[in-house]
Amino acid sequence: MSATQHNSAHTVSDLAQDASKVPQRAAIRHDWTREEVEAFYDMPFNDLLFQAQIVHRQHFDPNEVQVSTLLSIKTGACPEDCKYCPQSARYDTGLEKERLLEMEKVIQRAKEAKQTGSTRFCMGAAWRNPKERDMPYLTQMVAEVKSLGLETCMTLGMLTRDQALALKQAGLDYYNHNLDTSPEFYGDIITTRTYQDRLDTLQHVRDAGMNVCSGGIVGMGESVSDRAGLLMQLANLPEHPQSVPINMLVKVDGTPLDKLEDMDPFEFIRTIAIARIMMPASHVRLSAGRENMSEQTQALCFMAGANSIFYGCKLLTTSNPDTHEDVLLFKKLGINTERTRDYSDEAHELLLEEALEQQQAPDELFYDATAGKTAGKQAETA
Ligand code: SAM
Ligand code: DTB
Ligand code: SF4
Repeated sequence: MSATQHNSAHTVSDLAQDASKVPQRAAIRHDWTREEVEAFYDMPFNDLLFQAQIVHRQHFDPNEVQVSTLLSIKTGACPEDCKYCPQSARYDTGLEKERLLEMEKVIQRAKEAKQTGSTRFCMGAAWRNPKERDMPYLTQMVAEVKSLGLETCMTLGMLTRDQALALKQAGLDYYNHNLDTSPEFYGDIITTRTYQDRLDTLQHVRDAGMNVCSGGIVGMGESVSDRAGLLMQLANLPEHPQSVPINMLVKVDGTPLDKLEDMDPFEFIRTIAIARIMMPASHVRLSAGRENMSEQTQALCFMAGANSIFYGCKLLTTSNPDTHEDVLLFKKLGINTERTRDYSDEAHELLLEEALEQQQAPDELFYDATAGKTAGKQAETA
C-alpha cells in the first residue's frame, strides 16, 4: 500500500469517527413542527443523508442491523376496512383465511426464526382487537416463545389497559400498533377505527411498561405533508416508539390501493432518514416493501439510518426477500446482525454458503413462498 493510500484510509476512518463527534448529540425532541419536518423533505438529498448518518452514528453501531421474523398467527377475514390490507374481509384478495394457529406450529416457526439469526419473533393477528377468551392462549404463546431466548412482539389490533398489562406480565417485550399515516389522510384509508383509538392503544402499551413499535406506510397516495404529519405524530408522542417500522405499501390485487402509482424510492429513503433524525435513539425498521426494492435502494436506506428488517420469505401474507438474499446483501455491505445469546454462527455460515451456491446457478433462483410470483427479485420501478 502506498503512503498516499494509507493516509487516505486513515483520514477516512478518522473522518467517520469525527463525524460522530462534530455536532453535539442533539436532545431528544418531542416538539417537532410540520414546517420543520416538511423542510427536511426539501433538503438536498446528500445533505439529508449526511445529517441522518451523523445522528445514526451518535446512537448506534452503523454496521449493525436488528432482525425480526414475522408470523401470521391468525390470517384473513378481518372486520376492519384498512384500504391497504389484503386481510380485510371487505376486499376480494383471494387470501385463504386461517384460524388461530396451534401452539406447536408457532413454536416450530419461532425456533426456525432463531436458527436463521432473528432476535425477535413478531406474531400478528388479523383482528380489530383480541377477544377476552383468547387472552390465556396468547399469554401462553408469549411465555413459550420467550422461553426460547427470543424477544417477543405481537400485533393484535387495539388493546385495553388490562390486556396490555396481561401481555406484559406474560413477558411480551414489544407491541406493534401503527399510526399508519397522518391524522389528516387517515380517514381516506381507514374508517372503522379512529386515530385516537390508535393513540389510546399506544398509551396502554406504554403504561404497561412494554416497548412500543409504531410506524406507518408510505406510498398510499399521501402527500409529502402527510408523510411529515405521520413522522411528527410519532416523534411527538410522550416517548419515542422504541421501534419505528416504515413500510412501503405492498400493493395487493383486490385492495382499493392496488392500482396506485409506485412511489419514488428516493422519497422512501428520505422518509427513513427523517425518521432517524427525529427519533435518534429508536430502531427504524425498513419494513414491508423490500421485495420491490433494489439492493442499492436498501443500502441507501441503511445509510439513511434504517437498522432493522424482517428476515424470512414471508411478511404476514405477502412475500419478502429470501434470507439467503439478505445474508448476501449484508455480506456485500459489511453489515452484522444482532445475535441471540446462543445463536449458532454455523447456521449463518451455512446460509451464506447456500446463497453463494445459488448465485452460481441463477436459473434456480430463490424459493418464493407466494406461489405464482416470479421467484427472482422483481425489477424496481422507480
Ligand atoms: N390487525 C392488526 C392491526 O391492524 O393493528 C395487526 C396486523 S396489521 C396487518 C399490522 C400492520 O401491517 C398495519 O398496521 C399496516 O401498517 C401493515 N400493513 C398491512 N398491510 C400492508 C401492506 N399491504 N403494505 C404495507 N404495510 C401493510
Ligand atoms: C409492520 O409495520 N409491518 C409488518 C408488521 N408491522 C406487522 C406487517 C407488514 C404486512 C405487509 C402485508 C402482509 O404481508 O400481509
Ligand atoms: Fe385488519 Fe389489521 Fe389488516 Fe386493518 S391492518 S384490515 S386491522 S389485519
